[in-house]
Amino acid sequence: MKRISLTQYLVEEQRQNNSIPAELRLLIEVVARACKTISHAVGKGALGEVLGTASTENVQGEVQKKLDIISNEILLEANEWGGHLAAMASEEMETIHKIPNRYPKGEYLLTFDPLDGSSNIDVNVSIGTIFSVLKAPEGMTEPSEQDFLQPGTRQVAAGYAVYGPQTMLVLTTGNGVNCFTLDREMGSWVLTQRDMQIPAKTREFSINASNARHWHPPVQRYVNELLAGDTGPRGANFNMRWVASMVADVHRILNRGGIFMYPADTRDTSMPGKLRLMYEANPMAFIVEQAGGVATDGQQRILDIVPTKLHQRVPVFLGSREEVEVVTGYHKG
Ligand code: AHM
Ligand code: MG
Repeated sequence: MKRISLTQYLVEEQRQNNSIPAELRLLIEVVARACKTISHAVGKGALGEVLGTASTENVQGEVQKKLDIISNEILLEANEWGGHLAAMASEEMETIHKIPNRYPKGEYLLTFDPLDGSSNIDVNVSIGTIFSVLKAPEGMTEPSEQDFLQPGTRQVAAGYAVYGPQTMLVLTTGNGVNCFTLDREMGSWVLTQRDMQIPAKTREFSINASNARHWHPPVQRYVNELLAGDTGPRGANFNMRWVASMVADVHRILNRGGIFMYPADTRDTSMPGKLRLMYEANPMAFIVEQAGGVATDGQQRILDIVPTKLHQRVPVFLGSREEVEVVTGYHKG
C-alpha cells in the first residue's frame, strides 16, 4: 500500500482545494512535530521522570501535572520561531503568549490544551493534545486577548493528537476529517483514515455519571431515558463509556458513533460546565461537524458562540446527530 505522509496530504490538499496555504501548512506541521515530541515524553513515563504533580496551579485553579507543563513548553518552543504565528493561548497560561520580537510574525493565532485528560497521565490511560487555529483580525498590529475571541466558525484548522496504544493525529482544515498514525520507527505521520464520518445513530453515551444529582432537568431526563433501556421510552438498550480524556472519548465517537456530554450543573453557576470553549469545545465541535456530527451547548451550535473570555467554559453535547438533537431538544423544550 502506498503510504501518504502528512506533508504529502497537506501539499495535495492545497493543490486540489486551495485550502492550505504554505504558512498554514507549516503551522500544522510544526504542531504535529510538537505532538510527536509530547508523545515521546508520554511514552517514557516514569523512565523520563515526567509523571506526577508539579507544585503549581493553572489559571483555572487546577493543580498542574509535570506533563501539562512540559507539553505546554514543547508547543510554545516549537511554534515561536517559524514566522507563521502572531500569538498563542493555552489552557496552562493565564494570558496570551505573543511571538517574541526576535522572530518574524505571521497571520495566525493558535490555541491549545497541551495535555488533555490530565487525571489519566499517571495511570497510563490515553491522553492527548487539542489545538485550534484562527486568523488574526485584519489590520492587527499588536495581538491582544480580544483578537482571539472569535466564534468557532472562524477556525481555519483544528485537530487533536491522542497518545494511546497508537499515537494518532486527527485533523480538519474545513474539508472533512482525516486521521494520521505515527510510525514510531520512521518518526512520520501516515494517513490511515480518510474522510471520517460519525454514524448518525448510536446506542452509546458518555457522561461522568457521578455528577448526576447536580444535573439540570433536561440532562436528567435524557440520561434516565437512556438508562431505562428497551422497556423505557427509547425502546432500546444503551451502552455507557467514559474515559475522562475528551480526546479518547471523541476519538471513539468519530470511529463508531456515540454522544459525549459535559453539561453545566447546579453546583456553581459561574462555571457553566468544565470544558473550555476556545481550546477544547471549539476544535472538537469543528471536527465533529466536519465528520457529519453535531455539537451544541444544549441551546445553540457551539461554533456560533461568540467568546467573551479566553478561558470561558461551555456545556458540551457532541457526537452522533440524532442523539445530540434529542438532548438539545429537551433543553429547548
Ligand atoms: P483537563 O484539560 O484538565 O485534562 O480537563 C478536561 C478533561 C476532559 O478531557 C475530560 O472529558 C474531563 O476533563 C473529565 O472530567 P471528570 O474528571 O469530571 O470526569
Ligand atoms: Mg483539557
